[in-house]
Amino acid sequence: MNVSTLQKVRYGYKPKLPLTLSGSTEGITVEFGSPTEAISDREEIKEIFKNTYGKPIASFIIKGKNDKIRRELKVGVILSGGQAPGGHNVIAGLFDGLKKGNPGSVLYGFKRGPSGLLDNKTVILTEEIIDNYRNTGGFDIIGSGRTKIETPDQFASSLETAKKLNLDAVVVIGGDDSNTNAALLAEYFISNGSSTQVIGCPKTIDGDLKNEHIETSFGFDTACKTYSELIGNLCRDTNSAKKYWHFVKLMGRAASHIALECALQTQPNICLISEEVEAKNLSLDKIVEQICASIVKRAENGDNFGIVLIPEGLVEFIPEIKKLIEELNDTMAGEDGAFSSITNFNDRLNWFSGRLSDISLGILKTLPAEIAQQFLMDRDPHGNVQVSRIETEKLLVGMVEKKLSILKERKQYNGKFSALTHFFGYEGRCAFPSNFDADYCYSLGYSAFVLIASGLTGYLSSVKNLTAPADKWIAGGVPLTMMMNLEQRHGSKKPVIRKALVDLNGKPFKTFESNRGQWAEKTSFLVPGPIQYFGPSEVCDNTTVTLSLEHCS
Ligand code: FBP
Repeated sequence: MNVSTLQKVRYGYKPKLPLTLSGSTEGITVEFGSPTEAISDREEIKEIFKNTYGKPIASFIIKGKNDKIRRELKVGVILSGGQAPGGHNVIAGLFDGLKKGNPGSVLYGFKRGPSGLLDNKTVILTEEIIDNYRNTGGFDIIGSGRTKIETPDQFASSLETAKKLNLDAVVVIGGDDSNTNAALLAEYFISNGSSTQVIGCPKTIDGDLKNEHIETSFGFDTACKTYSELIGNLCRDTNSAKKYWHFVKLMGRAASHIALECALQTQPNICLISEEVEAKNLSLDKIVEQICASIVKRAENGDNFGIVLIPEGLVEFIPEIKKLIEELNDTMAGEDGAFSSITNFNDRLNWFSGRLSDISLGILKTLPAEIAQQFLMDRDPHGNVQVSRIETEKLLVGMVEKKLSILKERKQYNGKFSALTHFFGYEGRCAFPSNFDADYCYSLGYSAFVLIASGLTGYLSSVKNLTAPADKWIAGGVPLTMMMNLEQRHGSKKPVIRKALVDLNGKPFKTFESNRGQWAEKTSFLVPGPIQYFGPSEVCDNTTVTLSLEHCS
């Protein structure tokens, strides 16, 4: 493998660990809290997770001597779903923990996501392999995938692999959907007499796998800093030439955490927040009106330039489009997949008449053809619309142009509007992890090892108190079932880990809300610059604004 100078130097970075994990492994003991409950639909979830429901929260403390931790273990690890900076360090932390516990322990990497478990495609992770990936971005050490383990055959194949490899545990590094899968797998293994444990690790740049016990998912920090660097550069570019409006769509699937964090880091003129759009029932026209209001106001001041941030999932939160997507999802999934056999776009549109409501069909037909086609693309294996492939930024620019020409005719606008569109998503998912993500991920992996060695299953590895220095972080595990509720999926109610959307009463949104009026009119851009890996702690070890606002008193 070719290695850049930065990569070579980053190999030598020693991730910081919480105090409880940094000493001898034998001294780590698990302390349990009270039994837990699911967020809602408790009886139904208890019925599904007969063996794993209601477990207590686990925290690690240094006390006595834990003989269990020296067991020789066989563990398999899966990288599941979209890439997120730090995944390699989760594996490195897990590996180092296992080897420290017992040098004879073995770590298998399942290749290309959950399908590696189904098909028993593995690689034994050696010290040499791990050393080549320490503190690097990407998931290329073993590859990732989005296969969902859902059919009885798939569960049976997973069990077969676990038996063949004689696995003590499987670690699933994934987001809400993948960890829902991890919970189901943990339950399945127990109810089929297997002692293979299942532990999850909270991954996703989207930042939506969080709750009282999981302060943030890994990758969010690095991805937001990477996008904010790029947005900051655009801010400075547009403030120099003063001739473009940049419309930037940001990844994040459903939740707008990334857009909000980038807004807090860069102070753009406009940042749309999907959760607010839904709460205020804002139509697409209303959103366009709001953008135009800022453009008109700035033009009056002679500023025909600006920055608009758009969360990737926006379309799913605009009431009329949300309804359209729901109807499309149900219709496309029904009739035994008849829809997928139609390839011509016009035939596809015709097929929908009589199947969609008149309103939804009307909207679909009025969308620009290339955007309408994007709404009809295949859903991902979890049934989600692939919002990263819908060019909302282009849709909005087109609508803004139309609206501005009407305003011009009415003599209500006299500026120049020249727009450029961008989509920042894949650019940030494999960046070199920030020091925060490098440390956090390594700690999550190490903590997963302690959970396994302590015999726990159906837990998500957790590291808390993240705004404090790393030695004060608190490591442990959270039962997966306590994050669950029932949600409608593919036409029926399924247990799933609840996605954390932007809290409109939370400090990050409130901070944004109290400043955005000024940002919309006056050029207030901030240019955060690139992630710093070496230098003073205040620039190298800082967390996201979101995390510090949410957790600092
Ligand atoms: P995860 O939820 O699996 O972490 O994926 C997040 C994400 O990056 C979303 O932000 C984005 O919508 C999606 O993945 C894109 O998926 P893909 O990589 O399959 O194109």
